[in-house]
Amino acid sequence: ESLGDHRAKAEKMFGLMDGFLKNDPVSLQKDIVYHVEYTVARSRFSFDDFEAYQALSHSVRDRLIERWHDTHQYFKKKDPKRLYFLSLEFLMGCSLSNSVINLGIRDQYVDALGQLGFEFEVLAEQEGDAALGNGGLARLSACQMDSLATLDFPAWGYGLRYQYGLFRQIIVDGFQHEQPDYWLNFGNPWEIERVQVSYAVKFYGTVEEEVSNGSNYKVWIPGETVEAVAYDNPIPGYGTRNAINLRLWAAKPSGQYDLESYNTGDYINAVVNRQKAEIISNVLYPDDRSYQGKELRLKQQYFFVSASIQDIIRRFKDVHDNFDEFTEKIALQINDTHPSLAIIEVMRVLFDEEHLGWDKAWDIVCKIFSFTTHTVQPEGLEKIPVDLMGSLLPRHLQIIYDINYKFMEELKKKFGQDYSRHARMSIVEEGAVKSIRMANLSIVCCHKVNGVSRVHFELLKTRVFKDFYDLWPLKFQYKTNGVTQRRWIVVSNPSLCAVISKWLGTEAWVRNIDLLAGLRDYASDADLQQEWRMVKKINKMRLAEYIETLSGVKVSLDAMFDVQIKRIHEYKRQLLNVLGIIHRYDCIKSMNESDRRKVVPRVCIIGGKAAPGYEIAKKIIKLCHAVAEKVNNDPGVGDLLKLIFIPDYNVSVAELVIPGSDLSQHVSTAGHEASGTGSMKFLMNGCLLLATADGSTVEIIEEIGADNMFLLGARVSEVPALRDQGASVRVPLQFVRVVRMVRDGYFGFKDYFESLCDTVENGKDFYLLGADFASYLEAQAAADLAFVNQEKWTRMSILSTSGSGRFSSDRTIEEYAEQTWGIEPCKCPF
Ligand code: F58
Repeated sequence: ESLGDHRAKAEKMFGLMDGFLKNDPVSLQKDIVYHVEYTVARSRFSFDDFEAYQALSHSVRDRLIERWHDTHQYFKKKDPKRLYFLSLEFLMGCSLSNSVINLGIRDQYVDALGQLGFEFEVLAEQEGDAALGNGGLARLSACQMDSLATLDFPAWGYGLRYQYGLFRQIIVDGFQHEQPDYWLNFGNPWEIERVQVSYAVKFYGTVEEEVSNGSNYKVWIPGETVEAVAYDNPIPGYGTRNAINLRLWAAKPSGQYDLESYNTGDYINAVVNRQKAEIISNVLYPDDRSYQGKELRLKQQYFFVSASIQDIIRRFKDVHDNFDEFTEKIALQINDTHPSLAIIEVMRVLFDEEHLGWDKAWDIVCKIFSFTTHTVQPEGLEKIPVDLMGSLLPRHLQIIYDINYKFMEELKKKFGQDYSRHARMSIVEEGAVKSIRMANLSIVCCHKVNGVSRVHFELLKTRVFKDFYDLWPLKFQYKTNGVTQRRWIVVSNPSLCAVISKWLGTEAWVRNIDLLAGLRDYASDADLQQEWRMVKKINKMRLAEYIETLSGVKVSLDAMFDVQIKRIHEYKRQLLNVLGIIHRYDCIKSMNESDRRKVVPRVCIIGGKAAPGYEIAKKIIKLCHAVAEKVNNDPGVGDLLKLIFIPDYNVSVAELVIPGSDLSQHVSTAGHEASGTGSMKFLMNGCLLLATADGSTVEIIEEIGADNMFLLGARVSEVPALRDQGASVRVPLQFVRVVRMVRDGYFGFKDYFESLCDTVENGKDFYLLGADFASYLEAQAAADLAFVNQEKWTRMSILSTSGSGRFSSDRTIEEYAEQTWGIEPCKCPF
């Protein structure tokens, strides 16, 4: 059947080209009411906001499903090279607003609901975040899915459907406590359960030899089987009919019954044991720093990898009867090393099960896999103890050893007897705990290794993976991260969106971000400036209301809203920010009346979660609260300074806070932030940056110019020398003074804060807070000065937005498509 026939048939069946759901307000209303009555099963004469939200989401979901079906039909017909994006984490946030915007039917829904007596925004607030990830890496995956769909790439995302997402942070007496995020409690309208799409995933057991057709083969006899069930999440593109799929796997007891235990008569125990299978996809690991080599974590990785690879090979085999075209049809991207077992799994399937022979299988593997690393810290590199790997995945361990053996042979040929080099590069690390280095494995097997910013790339080449770069310089590339302007401007900042479209005379920038540069011409235009400030004011009002509801603190809209929101880490230096606030407080306290009148009022906002086991990060959160308590209640300070800690930072909170910020801080010690993506969201929203020259900030400087932001601190190249100076590094007196205030118990909790103070004094200041403090204060003073001149400030703000084009994930994805994956758009024509 040709495409034309298919379309003719569809038109005849439904009398429509657009599919059969109509989007006029009356049809939408009927639809919503239908879902109230039959899906939510509430009376159409009586339902509350949450039930209305559920019905509304189901009505949107129907429209998503239509496009998603059409897209996949079309992909199937065209059989283009597909990209499979494997990630253990996706931070999707909320779906409703984003979906109606990408589907282009928001206004229609607003009308339809208005006539029913509901407000779209109020219903949208009923939704909870899907938080299946920790931080930057996970949100990046979500932004990239949006771009893949929008740019019509034939892509699939694969991940894990955790029952519990990232913990909820609650604050009790200023201390962080973690609560489970049982996000599926009230159902999830954005997923489609596919009970019929399921695969058996095996663990443990032994490896045996088998002879077949005169050759010896290894056969893995597994000891445990768990079922992986697919849950599909449609991802709509903007301005296109394409909607791609994010397939998340949930663990269920295997359909293959363990007859043995049933026959022993212990029926109850046998059933209870079966339920243990579900543990695998129960909970997301909340540590965003290091790996602990836990069995459950490895199980999660292999579970998701095995199901995804089975699914991918099944789809390929549906239309191909040999593997000749495998490398022309499939690109597999692994998001950091967490899914890197996929490489070994493909090798195992092709070699052990498909009997392609080692060389052929290896050739295929090396052509299809590419990987991106998101870290610069050595402790961020994943290592798996050999014993653990050998017990859970015995055959995989053998294959890893075989790959490593051949790799070591290659090294010997190339570098002779340079044993220390061999030891550094080996996939297997000898040591107290013999381990598999997942990054080395990934570099050896992938055709491309990508960094996430230029600075990161330089560090990979010269430090982290230097030996590998010397061996294979062409394997290494970088793609500077980007974020999607659909979520980070259109969804989260509708007022700014309207102003931009008005001044550019088009909405085309939503798909083509380069057009934002057109705003540069009007950066000094008084009318645009006035509208720009009005937008900021509206957003600051929303944020101020939120702050008041949370904390009871009333903040002044005339103050500069100075924001730092991200995971709490020593290297991200929230402590530098808090010490700066203490300094500001200290100064205000000692001022006379005439000096006080010159102070630019500030609302300092900090938000972020600490990994549950990260003691120092938790102390930083407590310090924020202790300082806030003192400052916010000091009548002598009033509106000149407020400190607000926003609890439970997540994607939705970011959508509210970013548009309402004047200034945002990205002050990691240079050389530690691989890229950073929060800064890009602030930039798009016209917030000025106060930042170190780290990660992608270096590229932001190139786009908007150093004089449109507030730069501070040592550069990447200066950091090693400063560290070498240890205790003799120059530290300003103000720094000594503010740390002393904390130590002496000025904010209470004297003993508790002692170990926190120890991390920045006595030659132990690894992240160089003391060394950068003077420069930090200067940058803050420059920000104050600029804020007084509102014309100047607004101009800088407009130039920030207009210079943010390079930081769209659309650009990043185009680069990956061309330079790494070799895929082309495949646009659904109807
Ligand atoms: C982040 N990494 C980088 N890892 O820190 C950040 O600079 C970068 O912008 C971002 O990736 C996107 O490239 C990150 O978020 C994690 O959260 C891992 C989760 C699993 C455990 C180890 C950390």
